[in-house]
Order: sequence, then C-alpha cells, then structure tokens
Amino acid sequence: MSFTLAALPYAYDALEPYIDAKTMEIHYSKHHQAYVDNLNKAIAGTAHENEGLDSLVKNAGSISPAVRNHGGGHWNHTFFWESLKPGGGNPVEALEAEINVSFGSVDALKEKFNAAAMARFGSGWAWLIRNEAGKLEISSTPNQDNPLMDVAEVKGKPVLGLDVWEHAYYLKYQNRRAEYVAAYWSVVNWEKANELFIK
Ligand code: MN3
Repeated sequence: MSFTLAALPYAYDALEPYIDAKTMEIHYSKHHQAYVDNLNKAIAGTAHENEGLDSLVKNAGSISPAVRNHGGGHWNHTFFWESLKPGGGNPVEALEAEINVSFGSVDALKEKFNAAAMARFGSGWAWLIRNEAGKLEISSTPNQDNPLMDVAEVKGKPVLGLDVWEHAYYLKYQNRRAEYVAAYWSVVNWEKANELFIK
C-alpha cells in the first residue's frame, strides 16, 4: 500500500490573512508531499508495507526513526489541514462545555495552548488532546511526534494541533511565532474539534 496526499479541503488563499497562500502552497505541496513520499520509501519492502497510518504512528517508536518522522509528518499535516477552516469561530457544544470545566474559559485554554506553542524549542507541535482519563489536556511534541505515539510523553487523542515548525509561518511572520500562534485562533475548525472530542 502506498500513501497519497489528500486534496486540501480549501484553496491555498482561503485562510488569508492569518495563514498566507504562499505558505499554504509550499507547506502542503512540498513539505507534506515530502512526508508522504518519504514514508512510502520507509515502509516499501518491509513488514509494515501494508499497515495503516494510525497503526504506524501508534507504534512509530518501535518501528523506525523514518516512520516516526515521516509517518508522524503525514498524520500531523493531514490532521492540521482538517482542523483549520476559513472564518474560524468559537468552540461548540460538548467541547465548549468541557473547555469551561477543564480550563475555566476559552481564553484560559488559549493562553495555556499558546504558552505550549511558544515553549516548544525548535520544531514541533502544540496540542489540545483528550487524555487517557477522558479529560482535556494541553501538550506539545518535538519534531513530527504526536500524542498518539508510543514515544509521546503525554498521550491522548488530538482535538486540536498547531504546527510550530518555522516552515509553517516564516514567510509571513519571520521570527514572530507569537503572532502566528495568535492568528491561528481565527481559523480553527471548532466543529471538527468537537467531532474529534466526542468520538
Ligand atoms: Mn509543517
């Protein structure tokens, strides 16, 4: 089985001005494509050739560094595109209620998530997850690791995830990661996040 790059669910310029079209184009068509291609190379001819992406990611630490990096890269970017939408909005339904229980307010959630995104040194991701106890939790992972992986320090199911690699924001924001992180909240797909939370 070979993995392929799914179509972006919106146009490259759909998230302007928060995420610019050129960044989206390069991020999706070059970076994400490279993770897909390198994942396919990493599993070709191995015992993992016919394994699904979720299973590869879950066991990434015991399979190989290449599967961890590129399988994680493919999973994380697929998740990221789906977790964004033009227009953004506010948390909805069960997720909104649980955010208020877990964090006190949506603003408090954002503050904690932003802090995790800013504290990630170098490349990685910030996450809002539903942890193994069923509660919401903020975490962050290095490189292309994610909270589903056997190697994750904090494990759970991603509800939101933000790419804080420089390739995700450098063209528009240069070294101003904080501005990119703040802009992210204007394009969050909260309906998708709620679906993931209640699943
Ligand atoms: Mn990226």
